[in-house]
Amino acid sequence: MGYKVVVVGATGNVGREMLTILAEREFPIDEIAAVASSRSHGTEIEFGDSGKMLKCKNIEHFDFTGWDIALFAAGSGPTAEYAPKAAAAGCVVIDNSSLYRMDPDVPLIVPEVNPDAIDGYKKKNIIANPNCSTAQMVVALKPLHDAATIKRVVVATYQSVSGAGKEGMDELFEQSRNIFVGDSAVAKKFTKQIAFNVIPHIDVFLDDGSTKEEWKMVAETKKILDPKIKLTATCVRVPVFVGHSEAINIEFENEISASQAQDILREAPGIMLVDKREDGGYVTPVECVGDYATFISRVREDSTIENGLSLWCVSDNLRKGAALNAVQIAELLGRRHLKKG
Ligand code: 11C
Repeated sequence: MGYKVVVVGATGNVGREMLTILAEREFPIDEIAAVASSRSHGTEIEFGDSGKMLKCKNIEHFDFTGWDIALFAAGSGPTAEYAPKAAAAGCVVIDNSSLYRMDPDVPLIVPEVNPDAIDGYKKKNIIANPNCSTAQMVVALKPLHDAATIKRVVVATYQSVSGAGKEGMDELFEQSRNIFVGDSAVAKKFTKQIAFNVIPHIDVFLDDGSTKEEWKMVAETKKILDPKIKLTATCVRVPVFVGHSEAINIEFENEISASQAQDILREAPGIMLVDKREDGGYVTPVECVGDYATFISRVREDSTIENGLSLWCVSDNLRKGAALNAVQIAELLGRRHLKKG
């Protein structure tokens, strides 16, 4: 016997990827429903490449009673309205929005990092999925933290436009085309031209001059990995369609060499070390698209601090940063608690 699974927000970038990954990983499913806003009611979506077409149901009329798991990729507004209804109906919500991440009664899970925290899900019947830039970073930090105890992290991100949804991808495409044919590049989704440019601004500004995206990296890392870790982030949007990259500098409590770190990362779950120290011996975002791994390259000692390392981290933000992590949480929930399939 398998699970009855709902994907909410099924027509968006992440919702579509959730359906693809559920099919790809052969998640034990008895019944699958694609649910979206009334605008998408009736839209047909393929379940993976199975040929099975799912007709989108309207969230306003969907009854979650009898469904086991709902993967939400609907944004904070609809999630605030419908996730509590799903949870109250006995359907466990795995939510990709930022709404519940810092709720002390909601576990925030990256299965390679803090699987045991999932046991607290019953308080609200909701489990939160982290921000994409946090997810790949904590996968990289966890094995190094276990080995040498991280004191402080300085990270700069290079985030693809798909993090801003389909509208972000369309804007990069249209601006690039318009510039090639001599037209003007109009910025709608982003605050400045994104084609052939970079923008040091993701999400809203906070009072201290940082952005909410930067704050999320700090707060979520503390909740998932260790509240004692100090972290400062600069989050930057770059003209890449899919794949977030991060330059990470780490200061440790204890000594750790670059070659020890490489050995640890080579064996760590969810990580693919590609670190040849030669032309092309590292991974770039276009190479990570469609993959499950968090890729680590350019591991090297930072001689300007005691016990310091720098590294480069790349992952598919729609997969490990969102849909894959959500499906991995569903798998963990199934193994530990629901025990069907
Ligand atoms: C971006 N990281 O690249 C964001 C997208 O809190 O889940 C995901 C926002 C979130 O724009």
